[in-house]
Amino acid sequence: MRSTLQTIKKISPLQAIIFTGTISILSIIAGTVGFFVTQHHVVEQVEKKQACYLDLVDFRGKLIEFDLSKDPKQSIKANPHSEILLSTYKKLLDQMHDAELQPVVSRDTAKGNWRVLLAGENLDFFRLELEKNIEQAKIQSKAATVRLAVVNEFFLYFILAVLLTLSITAGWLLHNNYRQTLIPLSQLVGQLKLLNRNIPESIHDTAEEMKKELTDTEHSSDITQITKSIMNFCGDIEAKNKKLDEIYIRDEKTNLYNYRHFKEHLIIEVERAKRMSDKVALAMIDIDHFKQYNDANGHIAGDRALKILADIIRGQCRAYDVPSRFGGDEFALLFPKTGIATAHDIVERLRHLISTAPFLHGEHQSIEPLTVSIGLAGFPGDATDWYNLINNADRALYTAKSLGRNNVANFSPIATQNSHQG
Ligand code: GH3
Ligand code: MG
Repeated sequence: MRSTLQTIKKISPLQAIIFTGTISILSIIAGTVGFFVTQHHVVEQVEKKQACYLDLVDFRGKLIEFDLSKDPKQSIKANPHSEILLSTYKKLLDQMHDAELQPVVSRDTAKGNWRVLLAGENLDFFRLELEKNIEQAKIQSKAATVRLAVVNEFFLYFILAVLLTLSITAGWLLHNNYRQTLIPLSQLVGQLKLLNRNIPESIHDTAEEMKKELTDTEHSSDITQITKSIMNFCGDIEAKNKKLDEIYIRDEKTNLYNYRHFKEHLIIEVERAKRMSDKVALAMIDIDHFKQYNDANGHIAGDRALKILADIIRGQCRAYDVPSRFGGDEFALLFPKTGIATAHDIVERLRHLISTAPFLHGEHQSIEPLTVSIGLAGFPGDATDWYNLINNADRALYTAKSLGRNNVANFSPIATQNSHQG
């Protein structure tokens, strides 16, 4: 029972209408054919019975005529009319059988003693027999006529019943279609309009909410399909958006953050530090003599070195630091909520790690081992805004270079601090 209901629910309104329409048309065709066959048979019976009745009445007239013309001196046998009369009666009995009437017959009639029938007092019995048969033909003929009317009436009711069933089914389907398709569809359209007007943080979560909302209301299988498609579509968009977000903020070669993302965060962090009276440190890292490295090993090896260097930088960062590729062979490392001393320790460790990295002394070894120079500046100590902070970290980098490279230099407006000589 439940599985039948589930199957019915799975049928789309269009399928249901086609199914009901086909059943109704087939019923009407079958009913009409049945009606015409039955009607033809009943009409035939009515005609036969009426013909029988009329013929019997006609025969009664002939019998009266015969009675009047009877010559008492002449024997029945000699009367020429008696032969005709008897043979007509025989035919009438056959006709009654053919019209499905059960003729009342006397013993002599049954035995075929025809000549005795019209003789003497037998004639009265014969008249009685005839009257009974006329009466029977009359009653049966009337009954057949009534049957014909019943058949006609029945057919009319049948057609009305089919049309009523069809109307009720169509009404029910329309109502269901409205409740299970149109209402959820308009809800879905409303949600999609909202989604379109205000793209949410997570399209997937919004789609999940839509699905939950729809689950609470009864809906057709079409709506389930549409919802599933929208869910899949939203899932795809979400995945692609995530990918796009990553592409938008990542540097392709090193997979570090790109300049766009770095600048965005630098501005945010400097503003936050201003508001909260906090600190921010920025390190600018530049590869020493990278041009020579490229010339000696080729640009592909240079790219590989950039990638390895980026991995080492990322490895030294904390979760909230922002390691970025500034451009070319230059990297920027943003340390939110960090003072210059802590940042110095981190980049010093980084500088040392890079200078001793195994790859750089491996088969693609450059003319000199690959090292980096690092300039460091802090907010609010060394700069008044984000732009100033980059400039001053860059100036510190210049100092580190001028001190012979493979160095970390803190920004100083007067003198450059040399923290390490490599
Ligand atoms: P130094 O910084 O120590 O003064 O010397 P340098 O040779 O590194 O000089 P500079 O920073 O001016 O040169 C940057 C070089 O970095 C030039 C270019 O060949 C190389 N470079 C920049 N971007 C890429 C890159 O994406 N891939 C590769 N392989 N090399 C790059
Ligand atoms: Mg360089």
